[in-house]
Amino acid sequence: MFRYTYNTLAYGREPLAEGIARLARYGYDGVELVGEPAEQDVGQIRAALHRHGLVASSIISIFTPERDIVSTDPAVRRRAVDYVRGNVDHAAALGAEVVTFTPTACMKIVPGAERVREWQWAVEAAREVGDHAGECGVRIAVEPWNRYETYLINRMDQAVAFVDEVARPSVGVMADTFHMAIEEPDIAAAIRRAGARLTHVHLADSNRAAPGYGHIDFRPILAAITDVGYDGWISYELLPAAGDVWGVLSGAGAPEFGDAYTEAAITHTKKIVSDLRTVR
Ligand code: LER
Ligand code: MN
Repeated sequence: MFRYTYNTLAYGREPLAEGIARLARYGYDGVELVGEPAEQDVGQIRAALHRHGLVASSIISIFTPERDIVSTDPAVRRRAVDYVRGNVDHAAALGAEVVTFTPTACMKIVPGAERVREWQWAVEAAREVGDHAGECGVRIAVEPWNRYETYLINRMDQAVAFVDEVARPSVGVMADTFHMAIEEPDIAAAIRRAGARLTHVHLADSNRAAPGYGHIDFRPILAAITDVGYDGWISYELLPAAGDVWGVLSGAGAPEFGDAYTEAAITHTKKIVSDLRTVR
């Protein structure tokens, strides 16, 4: 049985408590939060979750030029590691199970140093945050991003090689179907190769709309997620179809990502999961 969660990033500037109430209305089990601990009040979030019978599932780490795991500036690398450690502490305080990790700033598509050097910085960083996460009972999910958002880990096979080198039980890989639709020849096959390393899942359609509103066939993907024995969260990370996603979200927002996509996403997945159970 999957548990379902939704990334509140798509809700823009709406107060978190309203997003949590919406997720409860549409049958979700959890909420996925954006990793900005300084802007989030643990007590208020816990109270809203309690009120609606939800839990915190996961926290996504947002990497910027000021917190880049493979920056050539050691102070920036340190800030990035401390940022993820802070997300792990925030996750532990909220009872969330997973924190995401990607070893470059978002939208940085050109390396700043030799690849082997950046890879080593990333491995060392993942070991440090992995050790801290292990002590806190949290898991780190290494997320490949598509070529327009990063250059270091774009595909599942690279993420698998990375976490195998990191070699920490608290560090696994994650699958985001939006990125995978761009980079993987076969999304389901890539998930099968990740196997037991699969630690977190972001579902979004090919255009980052709710599943069912683009051209990804989610049936083989959900079959693969089931077959590898994954029992974690299915999270919807849906974002507006715009080059300046952050600008849209902090401005007028994207109304369809509220009620319409929140309902459509979980309904679409639950139908496929139920159909798969019937035919098997
Ligand atoms: C984060 O989960 C992600 O997938 C990135 O594309 C966000 O920029
Ligand atoms: Mn994602």
